[in-house]
Amino acid sequence: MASPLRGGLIGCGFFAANHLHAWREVVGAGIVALCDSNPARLHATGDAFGIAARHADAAAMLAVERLDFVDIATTVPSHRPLVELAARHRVPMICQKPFAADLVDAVAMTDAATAAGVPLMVHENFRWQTPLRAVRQAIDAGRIGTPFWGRISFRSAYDVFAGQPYLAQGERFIIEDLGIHLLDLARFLFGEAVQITAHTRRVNPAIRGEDVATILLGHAGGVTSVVDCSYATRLAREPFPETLVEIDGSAGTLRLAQDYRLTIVDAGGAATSDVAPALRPWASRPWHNIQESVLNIQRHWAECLRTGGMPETSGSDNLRTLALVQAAYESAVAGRTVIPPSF
Ligand code: NAD
Ligand code: 89V
Repeated sequence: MASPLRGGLIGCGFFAANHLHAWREVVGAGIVALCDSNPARLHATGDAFGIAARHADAAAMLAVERLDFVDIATTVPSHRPLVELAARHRVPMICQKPFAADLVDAVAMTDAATAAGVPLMVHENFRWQTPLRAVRQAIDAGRIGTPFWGRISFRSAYDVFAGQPYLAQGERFIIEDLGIHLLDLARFLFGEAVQITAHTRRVNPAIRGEDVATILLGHAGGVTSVVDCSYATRLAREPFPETLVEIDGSAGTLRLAQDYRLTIVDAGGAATSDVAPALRPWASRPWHNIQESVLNIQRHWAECLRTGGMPETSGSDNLRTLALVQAAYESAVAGRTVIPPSF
């Protein structure tokens, strides 16, 4: 049995506890050292998870710890310097989404990892959610024939700013933070997008960026899809953080509805199944769907490191998701359809 992979986690903020709980469940990998520039967060997290090796500075951590990978769970401004630092140490790295503030940084980061010869995975976890894997499996199994139209929707009034106050402060908000997951899902389910038209608006006067976006995508394989997201939508029953999906295909339709109900209609009739995520012992509703996907993507990373496989959401793959984010903002500002840069 190979010895467990030794990871160093950088960033002990709001979301990091999910990474740490999940790492405890990953067989053959674990976190042995922590880093945060905020000493209170560093020590609170170290105490909570019983991790003694603690560093205020990532360069110091990489200089003294023997690590098989780093897991970067900081916000965007630090992603490029931290990825380049890990690359200089030739340490494989996971980087949280959004991978980078722009494509120039993102390309530099993937180039740094490639030049160092180390794998880089973006922690793009929505496609690892159990209900969304079930959707993809149904498509792959041919249950609805060839998809020709789709909708990926996330509409909510959940107070996301309570846990992540920085989201209220940026010039950009919902496409960069949440739409990015949905655009990645559009690629995952329908293939690469070759044109994009976006409309955005801000409804909540207390934030700086847009909190509503409606995006029309044309995919290379012929699917037309709509990605729509809102944090200004008050519903009878709050669906956060469920992503709802509608797909029409040549032989049937598929609907992933609230409460994780997947209905497939084909020539034989309609069948509904429960595709709810598991509630991990450390997780809590309503976040358990996202929390389970963190475990799933981290297991995938450990498997890739062991086998030399390419992570599904490698840095180079994620350039194509970021290109859609950039193109969506460009379209919203210019008021026209944009062709995203291809990678
Ligand atoms: P946060 O601000 O709560 O935590 C970030 C932590 O990183 C802070 O404690 C900060 O002190 C530390 N930090 C920043 N720069 C550092 C540096 N150079 N060296 C060491 N420590 C540093 O942020 P968060 O809400 O936990 O989000 C972190 C990232 O996770 C963001 O990119 C966010 O978009 C992403 N996120 C992803 C999901 C998901 O489902 N994939 C969910 C929530 C957040
Ligand atoms: O992914 C994120 O950073 C989160 C959430 C899933 C709530 O959108 O903000």
